Amino acid sequence: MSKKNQTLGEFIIENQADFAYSSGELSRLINSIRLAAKVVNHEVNKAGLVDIIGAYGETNIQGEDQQKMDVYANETFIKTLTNREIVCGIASEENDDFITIEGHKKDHKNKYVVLMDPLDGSSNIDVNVSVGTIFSIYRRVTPVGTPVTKEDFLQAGNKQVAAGYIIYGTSTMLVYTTGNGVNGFTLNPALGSWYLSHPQMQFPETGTIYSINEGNYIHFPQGVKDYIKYCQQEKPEGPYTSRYIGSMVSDIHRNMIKGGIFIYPKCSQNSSGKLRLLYECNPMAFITEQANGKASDGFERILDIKPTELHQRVPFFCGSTKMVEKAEEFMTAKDR
Ligand code: P6P
Repeated sequence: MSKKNQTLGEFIIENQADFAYSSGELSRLINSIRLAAKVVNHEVNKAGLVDIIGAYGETNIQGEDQQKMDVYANETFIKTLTNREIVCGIASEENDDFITIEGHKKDHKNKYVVLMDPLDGSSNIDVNVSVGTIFSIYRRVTPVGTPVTKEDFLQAGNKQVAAGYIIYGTSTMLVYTTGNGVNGFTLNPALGSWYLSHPQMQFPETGTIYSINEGNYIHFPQGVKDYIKYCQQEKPEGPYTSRYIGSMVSDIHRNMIKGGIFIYPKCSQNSSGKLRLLYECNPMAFITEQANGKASDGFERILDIKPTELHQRVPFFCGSTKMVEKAEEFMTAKDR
């Protein structure tokens, strides 16, 4: 039984048995992520002080300006994961293709692949708004010891063995699941240790917060427009509150604690929505379901979608179960 204020290290050892089929490698993998997160946190927290802010002058595959912190975070996580000889492949929002990690030992047995958005919401860095790292972990499907293939990355979200996020906010938290609930750890930067501050996190079954960029309203499907009108109507539980940070990790983290729904639907500019299935929606959906919430594309369960492309996008409805179900009702009525 997890105890509040337990350190992350103690928690991993105590729950080692939860890492099914793991001979300690998954624990070591989580440990390497927590190390990289501390390094990135240090830089994010001083971003305003050194000349690390501002566009890096290049663009990533998404056609977005790469902030220097994006590049720094990406390199930090890749280096840390590579050095630990646990991972055989990495896919990142910042890299056009996946990266093959050949173990230093010729006959390496590394069996995990990691997919990540190293710094989601990075455009918020310049204005001191919280940002996050999102990661998703799978067991490879091709034979151990052979080079990874795209097949190892294009797995449905229901095959994830672990997923989590780091939120670099008013405090820095690591929130993750290995399929036995969701636990949140807060970093004590003075000691460099993570403490179990939010054991067994759960979405309230319903809530009164809706998170969506209403600036795109005229481009939304009719079902989303109808749902937004529903949110604004008088209801027994009162009209809902609109809260949108523009950093998905922060919006979903708040909604998991307070109750709420986050929606990034398709719209005329983004016919499949903006968010990426593999390293944004799948990990956040795994965490959401493990916290008794719900995550869909407005119709189907996110975790059942069979990916076809590394950077494919999907519409994303995520949060308190009853709120997502109500939004899906409006979508089914008008946009099925
Ligand atoms: P918009 C950040 O760039 C991000 O990927 C998510 O973190 C966030 O929820 C979304 O995009 C914000 O997009 O179009 O509302 O600015």
